[in-house]
Amino acid sequence: MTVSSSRVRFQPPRLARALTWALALATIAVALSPSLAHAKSEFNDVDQSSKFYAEITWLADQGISTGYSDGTFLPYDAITRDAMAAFMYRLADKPAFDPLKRSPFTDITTRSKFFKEINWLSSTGVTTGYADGGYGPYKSVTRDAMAAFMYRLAGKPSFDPPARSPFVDVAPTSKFYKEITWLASTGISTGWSDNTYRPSLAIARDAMAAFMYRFDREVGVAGSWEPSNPGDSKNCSDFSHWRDAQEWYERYYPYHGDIGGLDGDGDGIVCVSLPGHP
Ligand SMILES: [Ca+2]
Repeated sequence: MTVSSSRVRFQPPRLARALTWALALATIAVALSPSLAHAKSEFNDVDQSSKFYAEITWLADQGISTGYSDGTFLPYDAITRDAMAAFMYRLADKPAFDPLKRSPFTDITTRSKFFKEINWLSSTGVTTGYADGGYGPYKSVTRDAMAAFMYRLAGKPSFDPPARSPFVDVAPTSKFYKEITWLASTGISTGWSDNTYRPSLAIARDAMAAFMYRFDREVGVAGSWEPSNPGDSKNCSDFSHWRDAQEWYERYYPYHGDIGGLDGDGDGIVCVSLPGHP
């Protein structure tokens, strides 16, 4: 009782301090509110005269981009594939999942920047990486790849691509033709006035802000990414090659753990008895 009464005695000053702080923070929040102070963005290299100013401001307000530690956004730099993974994970409201204990890509480790975000993107099938096993984190995002990323992020909506291409530089046989024409049909990217889409062009960070803004408005991230729980339905002997067992485990682990019990020692590498294990 004496302890609790002494606590009560100290509460009024603490409460008063808390109220003072709340008032001070509220004042700062009002002062920084975008509706009252539109002249400058959160970034010192972006202002109202910048192309895509509203979209970049939206990106910052949503917490999708925090920019660089020196306060810049670097709007004209090409967006890299690791940063895009981070943008997309945040656009999806940071879904809960357990990252793998071992990187599924040969060119990043679990300690690489944005590993969690890249792993989320691969756990959802939005990215499969390259055929050589890499993710290419520092490579620029090209416009054709963006179409594929966004089509998958939208949950692969049903879409019949037009028989005749709306773009002079994209043929119906081109890589990602369906995804590119889908993106155009949504209005997210309609290409240039000369009827080109410029599929291999790298996307600048300011343009990516605009694409993500339109994606959020016009399409939205698919609802749930969680694969249904297959239960303890697999043993190592059910796989003929290590890679198949590892991929099965990597698909379910982030959402359901090691349900098959394939990783006895918990190091993220399953079924080392199978041919092909590293
Ligand atoms: Ca193991």
